[in-house]
Amino acid sequence: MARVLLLFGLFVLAAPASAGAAVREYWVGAVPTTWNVIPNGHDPMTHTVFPAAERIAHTVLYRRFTRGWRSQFRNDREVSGDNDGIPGPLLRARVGDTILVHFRNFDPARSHSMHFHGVSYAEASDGSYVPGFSGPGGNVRPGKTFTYRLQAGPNAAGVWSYHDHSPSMHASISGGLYGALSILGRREQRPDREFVVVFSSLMGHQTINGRAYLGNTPVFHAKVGEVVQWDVLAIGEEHHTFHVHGHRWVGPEGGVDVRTLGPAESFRVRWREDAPGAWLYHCHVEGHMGHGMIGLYRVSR
Ligand SMILES: [Cu+2]
Repeated sequence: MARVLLLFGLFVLAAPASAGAAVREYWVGAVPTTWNVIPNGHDPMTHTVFPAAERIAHTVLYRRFTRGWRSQFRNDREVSGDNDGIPGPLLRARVGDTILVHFRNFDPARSHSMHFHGVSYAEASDGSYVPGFSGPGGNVRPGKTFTYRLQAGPNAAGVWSYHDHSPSMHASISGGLYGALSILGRREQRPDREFVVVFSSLMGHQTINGRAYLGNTPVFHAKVGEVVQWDVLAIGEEHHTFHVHGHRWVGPEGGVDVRTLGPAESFRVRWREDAPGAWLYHCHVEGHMGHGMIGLYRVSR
């Protein structure tokens, strides 16, 4: 057995590092947009009604475009449910891949950029503005385009955030200019369902994917027997605690049903679904839950 493993190891070492790896290209724009944090205008738990001025933001969001900027398309609703602007497009790859992200700034008012967690890149593709040091990738001016060249290295499997890191980063992130990178292992099976959950805040509400309160936040769907994958991220100023009713999973120290995330932290968890019902998922910081950070997860037989 040891010899077989050794031979296998030699084979892997001898194989070119890029064997089977792909080059994945995405076109992503920063686009001025109107965003409604509470589309139905109310919180059904407390019967609070929110006027338009407390829930509609004029902001800038990442949008995915077809090759060569021909047109915008909506994100895959099967992946994230209510996911059409916050977070930005889910960018997918596998370990070993090269990822080219062509970024264009459609905001006439301010510079923007894209900075990626979890992957490797040369300094020019860092996407961060460093006065006196950084190049155009950290400060993409209105109307300009920049291509970030990223490598999904051996430890890149998982879910990672990306966000604006230009001179406008604080205001831009507060307005929803962030998204997720989803990276599978070289030969890892895709799950049957992939749910992206980003905890953040917008206009004073505590949001999941830019929405607040039940009836507005994403409703995720699965069937008993399916492998579901939750890609959970926190962006912004606060810590959040991810909790799904009726479910638990195994972490390094045993069973888990709440997981804490600080700003820019992320984690991925999978299970095979075995619990039919209409379940809550939410941040368990009570004040966050009360200000909108709560959603519904529906599992059918
Ligand atoms: Cu929270």
